[in-house]
Amino acid sequence: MVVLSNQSALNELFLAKTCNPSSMFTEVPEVDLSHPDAKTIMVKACQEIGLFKLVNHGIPLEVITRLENEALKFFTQSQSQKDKAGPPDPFGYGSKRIGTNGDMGWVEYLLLSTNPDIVSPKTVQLFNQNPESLRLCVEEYIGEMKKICCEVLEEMGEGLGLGRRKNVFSRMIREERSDSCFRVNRYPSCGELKEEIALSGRNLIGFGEHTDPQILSVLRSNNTSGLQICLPDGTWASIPPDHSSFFINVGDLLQVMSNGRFKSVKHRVLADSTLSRLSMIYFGGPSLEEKIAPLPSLVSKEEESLYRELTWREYKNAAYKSRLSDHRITLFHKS
Ligand code: GA4
Repeated sequence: MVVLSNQSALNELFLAKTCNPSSMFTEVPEVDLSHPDAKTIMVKACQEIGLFKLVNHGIPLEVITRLENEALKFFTQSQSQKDKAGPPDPFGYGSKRIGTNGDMGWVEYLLLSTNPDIVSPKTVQLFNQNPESLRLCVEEYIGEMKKICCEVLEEMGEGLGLGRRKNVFSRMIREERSDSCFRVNRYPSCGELKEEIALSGRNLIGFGEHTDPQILSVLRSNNTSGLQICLPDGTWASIPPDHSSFFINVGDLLQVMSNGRFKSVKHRVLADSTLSRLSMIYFGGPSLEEKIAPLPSLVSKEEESLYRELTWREYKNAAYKSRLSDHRITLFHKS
């Protein structure tokens, strides 16, 4: 349970403008991985929106439910017990504070590195103080996420016409030193604050607007709504939840490597007034030393390369010094 320290929890830090009730996004592109058109549909979706829904993904429901139940068990512990795995360094348990630069949200979370070499003290504490089943379920789930992330990236590579080089993105995730991470977010319902929120005519921010810095994100949530994306015309649209599918979104590095063809979609999460939302997100990233720049084959003759080269280490260090809503990708822009 997220504890409200005082009335200031209801201040501007948490509140966003009420979104237009008509802005339910009902045309989320759907990709069936087993369909021959999968690559074409995903490329179009990544160019136009930066997000699509993956159905028929083949990931056993038991793997998902097992982890979801373990995560819920973790979150129902007492605040002092959960705090033993925090504050995040950046990995571990966090509540309300996101990153280290003043971002706040109506959320509690676990943030974990998927690289066994990055042994964070907070992660060690988390796994030592909770039943072994949590660690096993996390490992099992992350294994599935890595596979599906690579499969999707290879389809994208084919769809982009990379031919023999279609593995150019997926090999970065398969790499032993891939710096991917995994987060489980629990957004408590904001029911207890309902009256005040209704009076303010605004919504409670669970996770503020941002783009994901990595290559590709694979999100699964329970059936509680909350996820919104910013459409190309600048309006916010709610994505109807679907607990049996995954939502895939383009990260900043993929926007750069595709020379801006694919859009790293700006998104946020609003708290629900009655239900709590649980989401699990795998962020597929390259090794820290990987050099990221537009792929020459994706820069057409008439075009220029829009971005300069940076290593993921440089970009990540800069990202961690930024606020959630900062437009980090400008660091890559050619001056
Ligand atoms: C946004 C995407 C992922 O959740 C994340 C976040 C990270 C964090 O929570 O530690 C950041 C945020 C995210 C980008 C800007 C910085 C770093 C919080 C923050 C304010 C794990 C990631 O990789 O970048």
